[in-house]
Amino acid sequence: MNRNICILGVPMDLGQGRRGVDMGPSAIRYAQVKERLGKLGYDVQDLGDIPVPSIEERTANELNLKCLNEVVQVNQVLAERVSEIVGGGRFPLVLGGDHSIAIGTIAGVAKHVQRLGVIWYDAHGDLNTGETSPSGNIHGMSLAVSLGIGHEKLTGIGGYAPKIRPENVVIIGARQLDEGEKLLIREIGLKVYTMHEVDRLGMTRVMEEAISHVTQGTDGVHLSLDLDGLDPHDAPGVGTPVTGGLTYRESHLAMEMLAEAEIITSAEFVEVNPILDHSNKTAKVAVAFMGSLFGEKLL
Ligand code: HAR
Ligand code: MN
Ligand code: MN
Ligand code: MN
Repeated sequence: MNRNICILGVPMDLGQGRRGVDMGPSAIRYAQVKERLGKLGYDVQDLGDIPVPSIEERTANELNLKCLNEVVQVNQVLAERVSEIVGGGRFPLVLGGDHSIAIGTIAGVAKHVQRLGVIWYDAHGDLNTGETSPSGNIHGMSLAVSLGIGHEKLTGIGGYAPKIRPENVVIIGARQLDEGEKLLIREIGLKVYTMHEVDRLGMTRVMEEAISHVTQGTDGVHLSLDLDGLDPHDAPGVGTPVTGGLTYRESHLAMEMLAEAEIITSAEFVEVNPILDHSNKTAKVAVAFMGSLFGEKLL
């Protein structure tokens, strides 16, 4: 694992409809992410937050893509900042903010690798486009956009497209997929471990298969962890909770297996919403997972 980490906060709340997710980066810092990773011997730099316009400043909607111009603008800046971090030889650890920020993070990382593998840990597929989205929320489109599918203002962020290929992606924890997303998954042959597969195979086997899948032919792997992948019992502070999710224990094991495999080269933790949380529980869970991902051992 890269011993030098750069933390970058993105207080983005324009990719979805609920207030509070812009406080995610503060809540994660308050849960002592820097101290936790510092204890493991990493050199951790916190670069602060990138600016996000407030919801009150937004321009008109177009084409079922809410706050399109603002989401594009923030992700463009994010892509540049992440690209600088990776170019400087450091590990980017991005704190959200809603999941629309994966567009910028992945755009910044993928610039530096031939082929990027992606682990998308989420209750949702985030594979909608303006045409298929039931909500118009861009956080439900960010994986499609990274695959080069969607409005060109979004797919063109970072100046190139696509950022990733379907054969290098795996989704884990899915349990709420829209009809258009299901069609797209079949069409492009995306590997998805829904909760059915997690129940059936167990997390150990799911992670073994997922690790082998995303490392085949790739030269870097990004972890995009949406806290709503977890069951709302373990991570209540998220905007779109879905019952029947991954447990704290399963997720903890998943992070430990990723640490052991030493494959992750960038990561983001998104959708922490402190307003909907109890005593900062969800941010604490996120920081515990970061500890495990970066090699923390129980003994
Ligand atoms: N699929 C739904 C939509 O597109 C819900 C997406 C929801 N949320 C997220 N992303 N948190 O993972 O609106
Ligand atoms: Mn805001
Ligand atoms: Mn998501
Ligand atoms: Mn989600």
